[in-house]
Amino acid sequence: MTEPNDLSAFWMPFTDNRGFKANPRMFVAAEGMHYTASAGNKVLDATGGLWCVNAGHGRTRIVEAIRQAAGTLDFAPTFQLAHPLAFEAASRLALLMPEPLDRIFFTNSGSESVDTALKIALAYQRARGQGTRTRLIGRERGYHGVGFGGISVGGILGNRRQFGTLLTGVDHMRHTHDLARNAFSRGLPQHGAELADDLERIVALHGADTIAAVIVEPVAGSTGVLVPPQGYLQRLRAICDAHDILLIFDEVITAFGRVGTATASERFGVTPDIITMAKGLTNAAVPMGAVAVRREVHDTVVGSAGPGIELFHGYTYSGHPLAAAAAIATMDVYAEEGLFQKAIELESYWEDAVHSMKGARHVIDCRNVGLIGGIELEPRPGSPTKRAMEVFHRCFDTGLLIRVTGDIIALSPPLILDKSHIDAIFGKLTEVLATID
Ligand code: PXG
Ligand code: PLP
Repeated sequence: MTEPNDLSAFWMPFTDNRGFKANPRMFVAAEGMHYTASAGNKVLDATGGLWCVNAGHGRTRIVEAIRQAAGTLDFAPTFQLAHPLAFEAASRLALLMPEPLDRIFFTNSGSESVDTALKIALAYQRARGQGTRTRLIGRERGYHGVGFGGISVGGILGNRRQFGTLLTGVDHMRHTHDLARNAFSRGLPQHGAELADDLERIVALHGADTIAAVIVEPVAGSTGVLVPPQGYLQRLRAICDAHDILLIFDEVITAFGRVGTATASERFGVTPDIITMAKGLTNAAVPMGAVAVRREVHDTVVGSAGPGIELFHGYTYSGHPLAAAAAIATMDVYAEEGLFQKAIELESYWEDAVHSMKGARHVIDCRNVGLIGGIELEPRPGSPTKRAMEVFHRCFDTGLLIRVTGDIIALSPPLILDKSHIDAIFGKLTEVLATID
């Protein structure tokens, strides 16, 4: 029998359901840099929710925009019809993208953005008479959401092995993590640009004329903060160009100021053909994702189609009025408060704070870029991930929200934070680490 306050009906995502339900931890409110837990205590948010609340919690401007949209036009289809907010949101977003990625497809999540980008890549190759290009190349340790496309190009074992054979025609480049050479790098690690050449191995194996696209996270987030080696992304771009392969940057985490610019593409000076986004697009207040596409890719798909629908793809909620309103208001907040610039200004203080963890108990690496921090712990012998999970729980109990993945602590605070919040985050973390075996 299910009761209203029973915890059993909600099958929680990416959760140890049995562990959680035996010892639930819940939030009931949020404002600015803090959550309020159900016991009434405040919890400092060092993860921006799940890498998504870039402008901080409970932003009045965003809340009001959503409220107004809901009261004016609750829903309108965008299949063969539309409403003005969707166009305005797309135009505004295009302005933030590197040129010439100014055609925008809306989705509801990062996972949907990834599937959309992969499908656009395949449709583009076919539209330009390169229909043999059907392979999709990802990278070990990549996270691209949980759709079948995303887990196929993704490179995280746990997210793949329960689900059969996945998409065919997918291959993976090597990941870039290299503690032996790069431990405790500040910003972009020095070694590893040559790992991009692994794409040449894949080209040599399959033939460039079978490869549609390569997808990577410019900074790998979910797997535990892997910052790209200096020159790596440039080299990947050059190899894609040499073989006429589309390059997709999955910027679900890195877009909207996380690395101090609108996109990681801008920060690193490498322009892909397609960018996937979600999370910070609406400050997570309403689910929304987007795919920014190079104009020529869009024009080829649209221009080569016969009369009628050009791309047989879309979601009921693509460009939903509440999400579009939230996106516009969120971009207003980013611009008016100069939050991307603020992230840049805080970056060196943040970097010093992240690296102050060097020498703390169990710490085997610290890494950073923008307002992202990764702190890797030595796994407890025989029981990997346990140590980090204990740190996570202990932090929560002392009023600090962090994220752990494997034995890595990942930090991505709202961009509105100030130095006192940074001091508080690393002060608490140091204290907690000292108490964990
Ligand atoms: N691509 C990337 C690069 C992501 O980081 C997705 C796609 C999927 O987005 P959706 O909206 O479908 O979840 C993501 C999401 C974590 C964590 O703890 C990371 C994500 C989601 C949840 C938790 O690192 N990234
Ligand atoms: N399943 C069924 C039976 C549907 O009718 C639809 C949409 O009409 C979908 C799935 C897809 O839903 P969405 O467009 O929200 O992704």
